[in-house]
Amino acid sequence: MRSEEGGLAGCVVTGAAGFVGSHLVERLLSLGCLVVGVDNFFSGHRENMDAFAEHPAFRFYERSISEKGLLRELKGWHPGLTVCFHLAAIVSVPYSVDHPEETLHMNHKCTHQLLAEAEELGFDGFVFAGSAAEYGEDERLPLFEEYATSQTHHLSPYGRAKYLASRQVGKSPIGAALRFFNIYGPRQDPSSQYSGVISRFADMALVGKPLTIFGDGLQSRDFIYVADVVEAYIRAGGLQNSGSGRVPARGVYNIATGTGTTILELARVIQDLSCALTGHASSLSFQPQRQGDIRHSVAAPHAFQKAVGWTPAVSLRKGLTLTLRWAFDNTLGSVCRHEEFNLF
Ligand code: UD2
Repeated sequence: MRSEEGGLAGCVVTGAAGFVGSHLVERLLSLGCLVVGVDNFFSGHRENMDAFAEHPAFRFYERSISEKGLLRELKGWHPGLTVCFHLAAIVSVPYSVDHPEETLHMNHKCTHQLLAEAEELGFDGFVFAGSAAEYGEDERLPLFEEYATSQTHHLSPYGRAKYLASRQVGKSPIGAALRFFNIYGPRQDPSSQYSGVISRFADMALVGKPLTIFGDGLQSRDFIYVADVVEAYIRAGGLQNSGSGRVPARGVYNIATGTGTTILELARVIQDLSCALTGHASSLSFQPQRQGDIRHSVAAPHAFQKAVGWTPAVSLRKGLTLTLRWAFDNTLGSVCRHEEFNLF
């Protein structure tokens, strides 16, 4: 992909070592972009960058988004930078409850600071990672973008900070805020009890442990595969067309499939797929409902589809198959060693 000056289109990715960030970097490099990755490893992992750390079009800086002037410095070193994908954030909802000030600072104030710098520096795209948490517990389903307002009762400082940042980005002449629903796929970290349900179920199913269902399992989520998320980023950055046809998106958009799946349905599919891979069936274990758990979360995904022609391409079954295969090939060995499982 060539910019108007004839050089490679340049993109900054904050949170480059995270689950989604690392997939986005890979895709941008495959399009021929120059990619400058930033991460302070607060929640990202160095090994997520193994696949491209040595790529000639990739530069990495171990820096924090809280550093004033960061984007100016990067632009000074890499004048071809024109798009900023801002993914770095405090991503844990429980952490945000324990650290509200820090969360507001990192997820809202630092986004504001980066956006202001991007505008001053003449960037033509600033794409922000928003969240379904911006809707709080809204019972009107599916959730349309305009449902999140300053009156919304956010259930966590994480949700509030993401809402404030998205609102600001959505009003910027260069901004697009993408509200992601439940993202899953290879490289998602299953190690905490607050990790995404799919990464946890995959991890447990492959070692034959029971899948823990919090509550009755009839709560539902709108699951979106990471490759579809990456494609949404590419469209939002206007990078799907080469050369001068680039038109980055503007505004606030849901990124989701529009289909809800209950946790029980999800568990059953994962049981099946994992059994096909390992030959062992795993059981279900029902645990008390999580405090503050939202009952249903399903998005109206059409605004972004209309704006940029994006539609999710990976079905849940296909995405789960890819995720389990990856977990089987990449993480199972270490899980087995740590937990002294010997199934095979
Ligand atoms: C997601 C986001 C969170 C925030 C929130 C906004 C992830 C990982 N988290 O939280 O960052 O944006 O949405 O609403 O995307 N569950 C089980 N068993 C498990 C783990 C989870 O039953 O082992 C249930 C859990 O109680 C919940 C559902 O699965 O009902 C989804 O849980 P989650 O942690 O994957 O995501 P969610 O929607 O709570």
